[in-house]
Amino acid sequence: MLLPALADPTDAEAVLFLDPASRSSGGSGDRKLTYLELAGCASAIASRLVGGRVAVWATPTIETCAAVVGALAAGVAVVPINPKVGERELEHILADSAPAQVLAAPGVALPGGLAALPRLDVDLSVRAEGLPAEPDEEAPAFIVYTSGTTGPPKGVVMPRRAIASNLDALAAAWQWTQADVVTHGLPIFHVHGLVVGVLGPLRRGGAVHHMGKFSSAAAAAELSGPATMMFGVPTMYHRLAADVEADPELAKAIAQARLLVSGSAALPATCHARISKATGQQIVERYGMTETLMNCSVRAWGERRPGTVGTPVDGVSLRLVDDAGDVVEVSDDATIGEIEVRGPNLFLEYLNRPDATAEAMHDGWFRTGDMATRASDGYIRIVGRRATDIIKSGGFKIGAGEIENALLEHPGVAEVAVAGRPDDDLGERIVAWVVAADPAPAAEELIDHVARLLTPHKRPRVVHFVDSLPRNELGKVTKRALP
Ligand code: MLC
Ligand code: AMP
Repeated sequence: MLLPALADPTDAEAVLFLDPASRSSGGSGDRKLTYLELAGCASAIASRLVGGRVAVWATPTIETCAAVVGALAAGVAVVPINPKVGERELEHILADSAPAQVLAAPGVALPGGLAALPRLDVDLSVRAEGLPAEPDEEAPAFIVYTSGTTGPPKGVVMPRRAIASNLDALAAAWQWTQADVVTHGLPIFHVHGLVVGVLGPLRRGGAVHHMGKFSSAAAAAELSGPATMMFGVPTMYHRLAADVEADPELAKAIAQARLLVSGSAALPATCHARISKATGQQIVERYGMTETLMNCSVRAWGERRPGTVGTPVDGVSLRLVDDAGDVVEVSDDATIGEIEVRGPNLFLEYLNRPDATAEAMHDGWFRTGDMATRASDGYIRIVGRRATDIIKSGGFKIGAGEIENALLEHPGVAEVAVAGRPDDDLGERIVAWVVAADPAPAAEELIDHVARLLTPHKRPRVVHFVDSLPRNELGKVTKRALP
């Protein structure tokens, strides 16, 4: 059973969404559901789903949680949609996943093709009793879109078995129980916020307190209050570091956490050290991927060595493979290989992309594209990525190719190259080098163009106009030579 606490629900708190605007007045705008209420909402939603797949307009709200739990109860695969999704990206996701219905909070306007789908309002006052029989554990639970180096994002088809097994492995790694209250401000259209951050607490029978939007103040209020654990991407911890250094009260509040966990991108050692110095908290780092969920983590009781992501979690097998395709046998924290993983945590396939699915597998192992070393005690250190055309910005994965394609749709762009460049706050920032057509566009116009077509987090932060792009003899842009 994926969410056992819903089978015999109690009036224990399940989900709380904080209202930042009413924090000073005691949180009068906060919204919450007990397990009993969540089961009632989920049952009502499940009874109205027709099967196939359902798109969920995944705003950071309690309606999104009820919608997802309802669809999971019905055994209908959820396609979470980023509420800031641009027109081109939305067209692709809808054409590829072909949802039969869309679930959204009442009164919310939906864009483009979503507005044309049969719509079910997630009205929390509508409740029913009794959940459908538990679906098969190999049944798809989610189709989450993730970027590759080229082309539009691929739909990762994730079975219930991967979610259940991985959440139990994380519970063991983090000594995570029903008594824990998890707080975070992550988006809930990716696996970090949605699977680990919402379904994680629900599978344990504990509570999640979502900040609505991440802020150091909300984190402090929660961690000095009901919350025991916080999840975040390195960008959030980078911002928290500056805030706890400036405000001892904030530092004292964060010090009360049982566990701070970082993932989705590399946590810089400096960030680790700054938070540790100001709060005494040593962040636990874990390493995951949409296709595999969480592969490795430092244990709650383990050594928190900056720059490392600990050892594989229960059930996950991990190996390093060198350029020749041979398994790296040494554990010297120096020999680099590509991480390949195997286990119940793996996805089923890329939707409609048997070619991409086959390419991602190597003798039954999934090729992550991440390069790492292994120490004698098994600790994994991620040192880079095989593809330079994958950018991780703020913890979001973005393909250089999709941004280049979007920019080439603008009449002011003749040629373009996109790459990630180191950024203290975002980890990497997206930079575009543009050979302009006549008339030349303004940089801001190109940035807005990408935000509108794809999504705001894929927009270039910097646009350099150049006379020409560096190319090799075959005419291919040599990105390493970009100024
Ligand atoms: C700015 N905005 C624009 C815009 N410029 N909107 C339209 N057009 C433009 N040109 C808006 C943005 O939408 C946003 O709105 C606001 O302005 C600020 O934008 P930003 O500067 O891009 O956001 P920022 O605050 O810097 O975001 C930082 C962040 C975010 C850390 C909050 O990057 C984030 O949420 N990251 C989490 C990513 C994540 O969950 N990854 C997990 C993937 S799973 P608004 O309203 O939004 O403020 C995975 C596996 C694993 O990786 O291991 O976990
Ligand atoms: P996504 O496709 O959005 O699921 O992103 C997965 C990728 O994020 C991985 O392949 C890694 O490159 C990166 N990632 C996730 N966690 C970490 C981490 N702790 N350290 C370094 N990279 C990470």
